[in-house]
Amino acid sequence: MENTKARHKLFFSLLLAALAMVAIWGCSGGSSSNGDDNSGDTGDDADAGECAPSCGANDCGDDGCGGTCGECSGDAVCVSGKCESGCSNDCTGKECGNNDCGTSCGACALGYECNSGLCELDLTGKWTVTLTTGTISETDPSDEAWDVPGGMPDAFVCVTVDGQEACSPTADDTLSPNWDHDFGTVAASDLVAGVEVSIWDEDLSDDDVICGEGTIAVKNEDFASGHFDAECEYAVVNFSLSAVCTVGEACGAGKACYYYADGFACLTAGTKDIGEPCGAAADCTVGATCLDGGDGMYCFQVCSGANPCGGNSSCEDTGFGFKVCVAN
Ligand SMILES: [Ca+2]
Ligand SMILES: [Ca+2]
Ligand SMILES: [Ca+2]
Repeated sequence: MENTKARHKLFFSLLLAALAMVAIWGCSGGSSSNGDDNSGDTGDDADAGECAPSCGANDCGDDGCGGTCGECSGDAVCVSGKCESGCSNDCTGKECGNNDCGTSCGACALGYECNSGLCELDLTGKWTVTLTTGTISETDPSDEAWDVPGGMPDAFVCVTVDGQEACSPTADDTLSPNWDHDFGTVAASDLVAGVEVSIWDEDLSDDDVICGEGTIAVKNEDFASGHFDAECEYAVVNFSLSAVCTVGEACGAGKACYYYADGFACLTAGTKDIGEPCGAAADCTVGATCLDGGDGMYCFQVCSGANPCGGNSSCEDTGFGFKVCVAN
């Protein structure tokens, strides 16, 4: 049920985006009658707004209107609208991947990949590292104020990941700095290998060391909780971690990055190609995503400077942090 809700939410938010777009794949269908009816048979026209059950070739499962297309007999289970026996549709013990009927048991959180039905840290996944807050001791190792005469420290933090050093801005005259400084995006493997952190008091001439350089190996529980700390006798500083992906790009085996339920998520990539009808973002193949084109949901090509649109289309912003190719 939660899945259904999430899908509806996505549909509406993407619908809003679509309203601002001028994009149409193909022509609109001929659903509006011009009144030319030669048959003399009035038929049984459904009232506008009434839900029309849609089972197509399905023998079981949801009919799209809250009803069912049929029940399966015996120990058969409904798999994609067909009754199948010999599989259980059971996801017990699995948090991701497919069950033995081939139905998905769920997708892993961003930054994680599915291994044998369990979600594990994806070492190739990208994470944003943000220096949030800290606490600095009132006095330095000589038991005196950090600044003369009696001044509070002006702390900044330097971080080295995979050989690249970067330093935060300075938080002037405070024992409780609040930097909220984004150090950028780093591969999980580099965080696991170790982050070198040093904490300094900025001075006019030589800066004072608050915490000399130490190496922190980011652990599984740090990724799970979304933060880690660095501390020494004179200070503790806090970092937040959040997994990121880029819409349209592959992110792990068989997965791609989609805009999904108001965020970015690495989901099992769909098989529908650009221009094909779709129902949810991840129905589309790597490099595409599902949007309302005005006359229905279609897979649009995700584009960027490095991945331009071809032919008679242009790269247009969806308003959700990514762009898609829109027919001119
Ligand atoms: Ca000082
Ligand atoms: Ca100061
Ligand atoms: Ca200072």
